[in-house]
Amino acid sequence: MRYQAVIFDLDGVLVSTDRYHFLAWKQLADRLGIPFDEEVNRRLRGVSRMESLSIVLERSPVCYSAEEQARLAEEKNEIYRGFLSRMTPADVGRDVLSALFALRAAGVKLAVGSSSANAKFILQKIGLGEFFDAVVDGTDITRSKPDPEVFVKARERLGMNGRDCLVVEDAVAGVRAAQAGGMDCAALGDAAEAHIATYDLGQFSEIVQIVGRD
Ligand code: B16
Ligand code: MG
Repeated sequence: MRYQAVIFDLDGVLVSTDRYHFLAWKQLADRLGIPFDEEVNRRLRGVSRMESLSIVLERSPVCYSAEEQARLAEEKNEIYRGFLSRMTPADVGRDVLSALFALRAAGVKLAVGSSSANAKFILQKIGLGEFFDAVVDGTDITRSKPDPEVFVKARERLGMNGRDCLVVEDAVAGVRAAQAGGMDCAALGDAAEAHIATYDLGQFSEIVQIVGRD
């Protein structure tokens, strides 16, 4: 097998919560009268909540204090958690589930490496709370993607070398993080369109073949 372990990003890879991030930031931006669109949203992929807020506020004519910014981030998170609370196991795609089970059956170690402080809540809601061999999330790290911290911690928890791990990402910042951590990366969505990863995936299921190669 080419890889012994796979580290999955969460938002935009295992689940489509990236849509909920967009809707929650949009609701906050609309309330504050700040223009917000898909182009700005693309820059938020993979980066932390507070860094995302700074990007959203770039277009604001008002300067917010650190205290006000913390409140705004909390307001967005409450809107976002409202969407998350309605998630169920049906929110995981069949292609994702069958790839996860195929990898598990082949003895591949599986981890999640997410910038989100809500990652464990999401995994519980979708019925994968106990599934992974390691989960490293926004509560475990001090530097968000493109810093490699989240993936290096996940690799360490699995007890693996970088060359034996494949990271799966949908964000350019996440691909950069995997590369900075000395790991190969398979890219989906936006990240695949940027053509910077080891593999650009058309479909999630391609991961199984890539991992199983000699
Ligand atoms: P939270 P990932 C990231 O998750 C999201 O892509 C990014 O848009 C978000 O700002 C970040 O988590 C923090 O999320 O507000 O829930 O702590 O893609 O690294 O799984
Ligand atoms: Mg992501």
